Amino acid sequence: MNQTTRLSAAALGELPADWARPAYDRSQPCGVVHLGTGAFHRAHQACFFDALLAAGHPGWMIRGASLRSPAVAQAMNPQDGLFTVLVREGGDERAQVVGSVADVLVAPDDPAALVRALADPATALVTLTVTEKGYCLDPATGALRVDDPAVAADIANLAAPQSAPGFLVAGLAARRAAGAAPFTVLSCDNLPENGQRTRAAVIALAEAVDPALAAWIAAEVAFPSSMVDRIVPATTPDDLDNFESATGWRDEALVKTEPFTQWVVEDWFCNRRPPLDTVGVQFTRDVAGWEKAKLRLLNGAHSAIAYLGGLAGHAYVHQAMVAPGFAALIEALWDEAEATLDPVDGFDPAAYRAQLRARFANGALMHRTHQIAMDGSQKLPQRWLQTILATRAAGRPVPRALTLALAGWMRWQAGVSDAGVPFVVDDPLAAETAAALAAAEGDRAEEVRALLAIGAIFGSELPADADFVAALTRAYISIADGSAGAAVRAFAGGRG
Ligand code: CS2
Repeated sequence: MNQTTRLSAAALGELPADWARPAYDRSQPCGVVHLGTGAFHRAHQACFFDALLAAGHPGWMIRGASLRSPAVAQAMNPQDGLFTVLVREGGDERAQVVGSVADVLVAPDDPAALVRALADPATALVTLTVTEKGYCLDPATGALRVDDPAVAADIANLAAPQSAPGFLVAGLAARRAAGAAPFTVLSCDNLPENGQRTRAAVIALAEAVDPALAAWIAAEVAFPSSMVDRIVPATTPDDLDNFESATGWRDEALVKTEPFTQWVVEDWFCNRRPPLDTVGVQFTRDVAGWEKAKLRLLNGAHSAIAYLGGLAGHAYVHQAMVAPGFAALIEALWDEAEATLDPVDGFDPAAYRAQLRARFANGALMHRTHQIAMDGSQKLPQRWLQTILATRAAGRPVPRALTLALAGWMRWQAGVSDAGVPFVVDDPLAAETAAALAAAEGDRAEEVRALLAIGAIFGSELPADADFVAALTRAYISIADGSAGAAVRAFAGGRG
């Protein structure tokens, strides 16, 4: 076997000549602390900052942090924070080694070290990709769940925080105590008005600890919203091994992604603003329209493909997209979602949809339906439910594609595919949905009713819409007593 080399700063000069790599000084200060240094962050934000540093804007290295597992730190720190981004489309592949992440802290091992990094006056910006559930919010209302064990622990002892809002409050408290300017808090997760939600969560937690601190945060700290977009399938052990055998390089933090990338950021900063507009980021006063369009069109379609496609046995997004009926279903879902969007400067829905069709067809990504299906309870409100509510509020009929998708999510909670293959329902509310199904004792209409009664997901308005509940129940029965594959085919056949 040929000798392989682990990626590291010392080895940068030996990389293949056609791989992009950092040529800037990587020992310059970190202006950013990032919470949640997962694959999405590495393929998205870290690439924008890499371009910024390469363009000669100093002081914007990123100090990463993991709030849970040490795995990412163990992969990245021995590589001096370096990692490869493989950009794939069709048969094309391009490799880029990204240098913008200095190192990764493991918060549970040493929470005080992360608080010190947050308190460091060089830190002007704190960014987050902690996934929807990492904000500890009630999905339906967006309010901080003070009963969440990590939040409750943070309120009791802010000296060793556990939750993302807890770390932000502890970091801001340290800045205030030192008389230092606060940092900007920039959420990069797929939540609607993610800046406002983060702000509300941080202020609510601060209020429970120290009302004067909460007032200072409310007055001084900027929480811009942002829309982030790049499809980043989870890296598999096979990806690492294939990369190693093809290139001779071992990279434990490798990420694979598509050529497309987009970041729209609300122009609201309370400390130094990185000049990201020079490297393709859009700064705008109004990001809400962009967020809504992306969540309802891209993510809404993704989740429909995940549940209905996953139940029908399609392992990957690009496979589901060519299965009978799926393309028609997704077009119908997009019609329903598009009708609820606000006009946004520079946003053309037809062009956006055409681009999504091509992105979803990218077979080189191998994007697993089960990956997207994770944490549905945290995703449904912004991806589907708000669209359904807006449609009904406008006096239009029950949106059929979204209703079928929701029926697919309900069936998913049983943890068994059309073909009878069992799977694990990976969701923080999996115990609640399982209990709802069990209590219904096999009565399909009762199963729908019991799931809709989970207020943290559905609130109170949708379950009270009788026409919607009737349509949902019919769709659910067609899947549960038939199959998701047949229900999608029937939907497409009955259309137009
Ligand atoms: C996906 C997103 O897993 C999911 O829920 O819908 O991660 C999606 O790939 C990104 O938002 C694309 O920007």
